[in-house]
Amino acid sequence: MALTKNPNVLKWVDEMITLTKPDSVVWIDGSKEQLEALKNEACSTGEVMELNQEKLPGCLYHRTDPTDVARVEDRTFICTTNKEDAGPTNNWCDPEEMYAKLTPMYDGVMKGRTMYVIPYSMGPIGSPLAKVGVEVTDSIYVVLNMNIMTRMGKAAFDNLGDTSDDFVRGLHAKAQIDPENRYIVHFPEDNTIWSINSGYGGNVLLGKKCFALRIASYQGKNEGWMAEHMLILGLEKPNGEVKYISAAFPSACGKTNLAMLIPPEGYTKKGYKVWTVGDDIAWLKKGEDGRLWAINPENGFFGVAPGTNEKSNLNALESTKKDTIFTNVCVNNDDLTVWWEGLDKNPPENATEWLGKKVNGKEYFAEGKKLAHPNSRFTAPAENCPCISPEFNNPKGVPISAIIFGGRRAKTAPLVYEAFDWTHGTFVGSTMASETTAAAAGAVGVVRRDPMAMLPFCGYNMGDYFAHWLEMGEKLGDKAPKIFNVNWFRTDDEGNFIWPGFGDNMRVLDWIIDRCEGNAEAVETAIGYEPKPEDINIEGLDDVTLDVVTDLLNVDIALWKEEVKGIKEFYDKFGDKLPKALYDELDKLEERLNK
Ligand code: OXD
Ligand code: MN
Repeated sequence: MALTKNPNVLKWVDEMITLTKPDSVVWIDGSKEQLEALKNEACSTGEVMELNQEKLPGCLYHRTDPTDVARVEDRTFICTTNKEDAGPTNNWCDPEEMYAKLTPMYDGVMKGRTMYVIPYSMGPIGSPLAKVGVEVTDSIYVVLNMNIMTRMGKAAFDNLGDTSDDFVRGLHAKAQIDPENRYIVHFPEDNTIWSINSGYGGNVLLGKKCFALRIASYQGKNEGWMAEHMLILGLEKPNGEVKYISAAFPSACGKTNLAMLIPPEGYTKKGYKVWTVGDDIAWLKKGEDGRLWAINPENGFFGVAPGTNEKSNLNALESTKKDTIFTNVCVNNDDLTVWWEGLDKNPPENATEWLGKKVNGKEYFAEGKKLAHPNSRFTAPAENCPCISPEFNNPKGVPISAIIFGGRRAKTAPLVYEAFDWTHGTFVGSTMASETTAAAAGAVGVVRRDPMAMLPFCGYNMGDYFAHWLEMGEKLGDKAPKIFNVNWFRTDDEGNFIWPGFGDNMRVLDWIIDRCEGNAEAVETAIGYEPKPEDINIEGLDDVTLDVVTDLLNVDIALWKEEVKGIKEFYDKFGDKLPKALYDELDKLEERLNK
């Protein structure tokens, strides 16, 4: 039975039924009974498997098709009437042409299947920053994941109301999981997302990257707010005051780890604590007090499992102990628990690897073969996280004091620096880059520009996106957060990381918050303000001396002159769309380097 009277929703769902022709339609109300029944059904068909319910209560296992294990950027489209509105960093197609191409693929695609209609809210129900989406899908796995990742169910429709047309329409069909016909398509002008031939989370949990970043970034530009690929954390000081930071990093830079950081002992003893508000996405808007406020639109974590362990991220690991869905990790057949590379050095002997083959896990591991897919995932409820912020569900969100950008740079970027002002900070974010590691295919050490970590997620022309950043800065004026850049990945001549990272990154956050409060001095360099080496607290660190910090803060002028060339090349891609203010910042940087 339809859960809403909203004629816009009813009309659109009817159209989707007419198109896909499911045998039956189930509206997802979000009730325990309904979810339990769906879980049982998915278990009976083998779509998911129940794990050990004593050790991992409420946890499920799922395996995707081997050709369907990650986001597919080359098959992801932004379809706007004008090609220029999608910009040079997105795949574009004319909306009419794309609808014409995909419609026959969806025609009757749900025959013999059930369509699930999922109402959901991105952001706490009732938050002025939250938005509603409706996803129709033929996958119970999607329903169960959306239940963790969003506020799913009837309450979302109540929030939408009986007349509003402001909801994102998501159509997902597994079809044949055919990689040749896989499409992840956004129609920002229609508030619409069409996804077909995939069952992998990033392509099918349409509330996440598709809505909360690509569509939402477009909405944010038109409505005067921002959707960013950022974690949000609260740093509590011994006096109980909490300051909030949001931070953007490209993939594989430890974003989830930073979001859930456990401070070093010296800090915890004094009463410092880090609270997690979000690990992936932030929606930010100017509040009544003039400051920038942020919510995490998500309700769970869709985290990469490999590399997650007690040392790298105890809080994430703890989050996965109940009511979690594991995808493409390794299963221990003796006790139906899970394992992945980097969890510990003790893989199960009686294992099923991610492709479903029974193997001797110990031998497999010794031979260097992967038991879990490198992009295997856990979908865990945010409320499981031991350090989830008490403000997580606050409809107002949290006020942001600092924005951090970062990347993986072996030599160029120092441990930390502060932008001179918002415009310079926008420049810093727009030039963000990471060097490729051995973990990914292709050459190692190649610089990949990834502005604000939004390259695959910006739903419109990135030149306009930079302009929107500059406008937001004007709107916020002197209440704008300060902007910083960090680099945890400087290496010595042997290629070893110099900075310990993980919990010790707290030492850098400490300086950042001091700067925001006017409690720390800085040195002006060609690239921005830097700490004095003695202002980075290294108490309790064995390998990091004052000299090492001095080294970590060193700005290599020759390397930065090369960097300027790389930035110019990158900027030129955007033609007229690149705001002049950013070219001016580049010129000013060059002048300072030449001084
Ligand atoms: C993610 C990503 O999965 O950024 O969060 O790829
Ligand atoms: Mn992400």
